[in-house]
Amino acid sequence: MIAQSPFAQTPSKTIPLDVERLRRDFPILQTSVRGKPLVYLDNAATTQKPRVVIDALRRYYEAQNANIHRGVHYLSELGTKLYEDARLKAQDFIHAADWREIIFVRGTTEGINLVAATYGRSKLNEGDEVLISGMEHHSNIVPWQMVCGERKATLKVVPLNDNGELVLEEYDRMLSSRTKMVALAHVSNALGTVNPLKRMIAMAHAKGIPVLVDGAQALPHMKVDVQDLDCDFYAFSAHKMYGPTGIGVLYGKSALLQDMPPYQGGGDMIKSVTFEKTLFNDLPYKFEAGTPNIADGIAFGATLDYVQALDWTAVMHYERDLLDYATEQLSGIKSLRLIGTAREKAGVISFVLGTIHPHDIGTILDQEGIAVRTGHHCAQPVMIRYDVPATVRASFAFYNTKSEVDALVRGIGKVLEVFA
Ligand code: 7TS
Repeated sequence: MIAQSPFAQTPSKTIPLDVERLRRDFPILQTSVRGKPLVYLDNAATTQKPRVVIDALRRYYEAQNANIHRGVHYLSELGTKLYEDARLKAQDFIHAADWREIIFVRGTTEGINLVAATYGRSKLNEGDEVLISGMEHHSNIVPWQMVCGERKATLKVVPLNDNGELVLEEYDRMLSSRTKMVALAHVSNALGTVNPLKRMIAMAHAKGIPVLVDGAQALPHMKVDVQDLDCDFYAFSAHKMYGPTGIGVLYGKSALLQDMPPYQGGGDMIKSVTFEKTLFNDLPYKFEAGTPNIADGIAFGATLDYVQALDWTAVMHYERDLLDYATEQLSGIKSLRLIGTAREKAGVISFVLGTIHPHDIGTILDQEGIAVRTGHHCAQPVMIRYDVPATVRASFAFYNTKSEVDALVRGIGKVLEVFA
């Protein structure tokens, strides 16, 4: 089977990314930790924020704060406009067909829980199946496990090969008349694998099965077009794509969203309420109960302006080159084993170093000002699949550089000295 590359469309020549200029947009990248210049390689956990985003947050609380959607006064109308503009920018960024298909949520986790709790709970029956993959983050496992338990449905898992790629022949075989939902990561946070989603979505649709995509680790690294993918749901978090915490998007095709019961009840999600009966609001507000995360939503609007202005062809080329460089450098270290060697990867290198515990490696790297993540990365089944208790994970953003990779390699050299 042909794995499609997210880079397939990109021409080989592009204007190089001016990384030094871009780095100056991020105040924290100019700081030091433990007396060393910060080398931030924990971008899969959360990215750093450009000044325009920090400024938008500050401006909101200093000059724009009011509750939205219900006031007739100046500040409420201004906040409503800024918040709703952010929704239009998100629609534009992922190329959704309709603004009403953009549901604001807390992040990827809440987006997936929303679909599991509404679509899942109303559609799943005894004997039905939900198909996920062996590389999912816990947030694309547990919500399905919960609803399957409640509805007596079965959770099925597409296996991984030794490189960290999904076995598509198995996937094809597992799609059956019992499958009521497929839920897949676009990019794995623990392995870096980019899944051939367009093809996998077409395979599910050929059998009439809807597909939810966990896009948390994709949007920081590539331009995503939900109409081109033809996914039914796509969830992502602003904080992993240079935006604030506490806000994200659930995209859903409007026909599906219309048909789903609400998630939470409360203000804003209603048209009218009596003690006998409540009429629910139209999309997207039917799924947005209560005072929303106004400040972060507005700052997300500033984030989307920032990322929309990037040259994404250049970003993707730069990041691929950086990942190739890091892979090459780390592969040169004896006793280092890469976990996740898929042909198509983005943003993430996971590894183990002999029998040295990843937490010890992380602690020594921290002394050098290098931030990496160690542990199971909320993907414990991935650790079990590759028979490791944990990994060290370096995860990249477009503002990282080859000299930071060199610092990481030197840091690993220190680790090896300590444990020699
Ligand atoms: N899905 C994937 C693939 C993720 O990597 C994460 C967070 C989530 C979902 C959940 O996103 P949230 O914004 O709702 O928390 N991943 C990580 C990580 O790799 N390290 O810290 C958080």
